[in-house]
Amino acid sequence: MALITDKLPATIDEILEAYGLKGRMTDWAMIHTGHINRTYVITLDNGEKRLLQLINTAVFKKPLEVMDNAMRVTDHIRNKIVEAGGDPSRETLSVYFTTDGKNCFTDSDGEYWRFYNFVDKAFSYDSIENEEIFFRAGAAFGNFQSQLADFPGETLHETIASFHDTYQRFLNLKAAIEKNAAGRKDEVKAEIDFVLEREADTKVIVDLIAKGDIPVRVTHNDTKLNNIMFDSETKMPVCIVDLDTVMPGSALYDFGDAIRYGASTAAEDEKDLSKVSMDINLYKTYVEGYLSTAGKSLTKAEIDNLPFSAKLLTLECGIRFLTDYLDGDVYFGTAYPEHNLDRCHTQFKLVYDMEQKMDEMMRITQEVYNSL
Ligand code: GN1
Ligand code: MG
Repeated sequence: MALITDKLPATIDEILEAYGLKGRMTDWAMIHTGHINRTYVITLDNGEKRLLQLINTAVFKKPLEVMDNAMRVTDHIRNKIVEAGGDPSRETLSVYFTTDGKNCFTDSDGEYWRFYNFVDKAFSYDSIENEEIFFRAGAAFGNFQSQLADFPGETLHETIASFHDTYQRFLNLKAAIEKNAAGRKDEVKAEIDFVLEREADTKVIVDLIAKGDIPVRVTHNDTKLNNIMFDSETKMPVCIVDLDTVMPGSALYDFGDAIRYGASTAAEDEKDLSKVSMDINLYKTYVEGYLSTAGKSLTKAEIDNLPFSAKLLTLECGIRFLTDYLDGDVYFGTAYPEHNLDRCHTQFKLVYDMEQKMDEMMRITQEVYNSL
């Protein structure tokens, strides 16, 4: 049974009724991996499980647009899976409809709920168990990118404006410092200086895109390791999840964010910074995995900027945690008052470590690319 501290939504009966599932729920549990949406696994009387999710409308201001993207992206991927002879019931998320044909349900509190299929006999990793797993993760995100290579990106809604515009994130931080909403500004002088010293970095990729030197592609934009479901038996990637930020973007965002999270030797909120560094072997493994599926389609400018993107996306994430700390923890879910600050510290430690290792990261990336 579910944990005592976890709670079903007050409107669960309305939700189940809207989906024609009234009286059919026999068990439920909460999943706590994401920082944004609230997620439940609902078990039905025939043993079937489904994923129920509350869309966080403070983050996703237009939930209907999020659902419209989700529908079209999953339809597209489903066709690719069928063409490749795969099993679409496990290899992609699919949206369930309400009995009146809607792709989500608005309850009497005005909250938006959706049901996805639950990928059974699968699990996600919060950290890397061995290098082979990270190779597979890289290949899976590279494959996801190829599945979407012919998707008409201009038809997708921008679910979060300027999501990976790092310079905009930098400006947001400056605004948060100015506002000092939670009165925490004076505590974080060193962290603020760390970012100010790197202002020029924040413009590099946005400028390359603006000049047309780097192509805009349809990208996932949230390539944390735990957004891949692996098969419980074979430990092979089955399905990419968390599609709310699939939007036009850069392959560099997906590569960089995957390294940020997966190549770290410690958890995103580790307090002991001596444990936090970027594992160069994991970096190499991910490059090998990612380029094994995406390498041929990337341009030279993209390849050249892969190592820098790892540092940039890590800096960006640290900036976002710091901004949220200054704002009073209004965006990311937090478990204790300094949670965002602890997360910011791990990100900045990783940035610093990557700066020391940048030459080696460049050498490795070129070597792997040349051997394709
Ligand atoms: C959020 O919810 P989750 O954990 O998949 C965030 C990502 C951050 C990540 C940091 C919509 O993702 O951008 O990189 O936390 N998602 C959104 O752990 O802001
Ligand atoms: Mg996410």
